Amino acid sequence: MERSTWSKVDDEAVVIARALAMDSVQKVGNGHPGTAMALAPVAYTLFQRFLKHDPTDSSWLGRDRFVLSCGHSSLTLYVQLFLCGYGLSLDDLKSFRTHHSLTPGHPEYGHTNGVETTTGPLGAGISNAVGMAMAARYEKGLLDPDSETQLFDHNIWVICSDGDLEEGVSGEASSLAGTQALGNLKMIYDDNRISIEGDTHLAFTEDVAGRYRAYGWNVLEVKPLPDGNIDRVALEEAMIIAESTTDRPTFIRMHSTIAWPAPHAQGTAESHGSALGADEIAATKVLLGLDPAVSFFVPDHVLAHTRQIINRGQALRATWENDFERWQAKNPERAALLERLRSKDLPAGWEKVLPEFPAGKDVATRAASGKVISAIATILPEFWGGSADLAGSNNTTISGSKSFLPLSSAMEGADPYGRLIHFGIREHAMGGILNGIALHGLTKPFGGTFLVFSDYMRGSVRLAALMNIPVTFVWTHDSIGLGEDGPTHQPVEHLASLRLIPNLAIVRPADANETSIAWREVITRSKPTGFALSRQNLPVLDRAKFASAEGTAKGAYVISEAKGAAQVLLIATGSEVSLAIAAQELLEQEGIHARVISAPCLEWFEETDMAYQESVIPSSVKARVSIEAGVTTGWREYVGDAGISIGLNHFGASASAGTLFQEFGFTNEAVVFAAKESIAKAAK
Ligand SMILES: Cc1ncc(C[n+]2csc(CCOP(=O)(O)OP(=O)(O)O)c2C)c(N)n1
Repeated sequence: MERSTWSKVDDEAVVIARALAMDSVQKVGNGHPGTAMALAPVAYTLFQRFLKHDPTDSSWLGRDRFVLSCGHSSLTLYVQLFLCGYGLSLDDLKSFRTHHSLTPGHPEYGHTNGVETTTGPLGAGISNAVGMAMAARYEKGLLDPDSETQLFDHNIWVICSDGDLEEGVSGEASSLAGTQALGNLKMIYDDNRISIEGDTHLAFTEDVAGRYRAYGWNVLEVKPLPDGNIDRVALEEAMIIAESTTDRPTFIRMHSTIAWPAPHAQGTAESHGSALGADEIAATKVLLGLDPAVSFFVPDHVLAHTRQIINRGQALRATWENDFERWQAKNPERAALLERLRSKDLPAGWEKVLPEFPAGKDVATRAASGKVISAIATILPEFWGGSADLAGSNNTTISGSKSFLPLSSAMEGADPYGRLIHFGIREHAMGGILNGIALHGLTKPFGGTFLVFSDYMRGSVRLAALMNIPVTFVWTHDSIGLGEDGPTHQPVEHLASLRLIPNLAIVRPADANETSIAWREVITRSKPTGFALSRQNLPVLDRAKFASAEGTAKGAYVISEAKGAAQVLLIATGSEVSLAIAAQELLEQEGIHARVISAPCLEWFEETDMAYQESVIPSSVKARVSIEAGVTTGWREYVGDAGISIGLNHFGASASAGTLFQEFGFTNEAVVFAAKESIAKAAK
């Protein structure tokens, strides 16, 4: 962005931004005024003088991204979106934090134009930004690998707070950002030494700048002015250095005073999360040279000035479009790929690459998934991912792929545009980075770890679900079936607890072919999804004998019909489906007709119509048994009052999978027993 001389009107605009932050919180009576007041010059400088953006098109491909990691300071962003002309009005600021407003308490992706990611859980935004910076490089590799243009080079700017940097996820992500030498990532740290309980030194005394230096970032310091205000000129100088630093990420440690220049509130923890009160606001307005009696004051000439960013943005945009057209003409194949990626289309017949697995051989669903991942990768260049140091166990390696690592990396197989991501043992950051990659817009990322460690990344998983973005979590070692590693590694409550997250599909395939179909669904549905895959081999079911694995697409299906009118329904997921099928045979020998239902994804099943659901789980059949090697929570809904749930409502143990399934009651006999008991209960 071309930068004109800073003018008096720019000063006025910053004053107005500080006042709007105070007024918006005061009007609703709650919120976080202090940081938004203090950061007004920072955000203003960024939006008016650094960010490459066009407020009339928030989806412009060439734009820089901005992440407000300290989402509680949402007014820092909303006020700039208003001043720039992203569609937010003064009335929207007046309805801050109220129902249905465009200005919710924390910025929400998909809700407010110009918001690039949902932030609020501290630290998460930083991991998203790292993902965006990685995605920018990967996408460039797809579209302009020889750097013939600068069309796909843009920056990811972040503002973060103390809390962001206290949270472990930011450290995980920033460490990886250093290893990845993400030169397009620029972070401004608002070091105001205040959080909710007071001075951050109550809990946070390390040399943060030193830490970032150790991560391999370019670290700059911006000292405050003597009156406590941010030294905006020094900040701008640092930002210019940040812009020209392209070989590693930049960290600007900027000293500020929360709620500056409020006479009593500045520097206090109270100003972090409480309205300042009418008197303090009036006194602050006097100091700012504003009329204390007027709220939400925005002089026309100030707004006219700040909205000029639209012209500057559109001029930038026009140049970009010109270059883009030239690039399209010169690179028709890449242009066609970009067109497809932008429209979220899939190549016609892409699913033909999906493997079909012959019956007769036992295959772990994680192994099947690995084959499917590599197959999908042959046709979808936008499909990439990796693991948190468990690639071999998670089967997440795309065959023949290179490692996504910077040019400077000395690692074997390193490629700045590689499609295999080594996240390191950083599950939480992996989740946040995957989210950032998806948010960046063109690609479909996946990341793997053991299901039990989904807990470490739950915050990111929840945000993926909340934002409704196409991220796939490949969780393997999905039950006691992992065996000897024991209870620390055996997920028990995880399936149930992940199913509790709204808008997240959890898929636990019964065999290799269900895994293949499930991946097809995941790719076409393009929604947040988690796989739960077996470590142990499972029989590949003979689909000539059993129903087609196509049923997977409906979430649950009759995999093995009863030989007569069903007297009992056996509903199982994953490795327990084969157990149900074995029990069905034993029951049949005793003259009891049982229907086996494979239920790989309850969320997809819930999306089908009532008639289909009734056809799979008829309400007339009350005798039902659910079988899943995890807590039974949630299954009552499917088995009903006469039903019995076979599960594991305690931790596992270190022993072979066979021993554990036997010891913990996952046996043919136990299923048969439960089926009879449920039939008896239903008859009462
Ligand atoms: C993961 C997470 N934990 C706790 C909170 C609640 N919270 C919101 S703001 C805040 C204090 C943040 O202090 P700081 O980051 O220094 O922000 P500032 O006071 O500078 O605005 C806390 C604990 C949160 N938003 N996210």
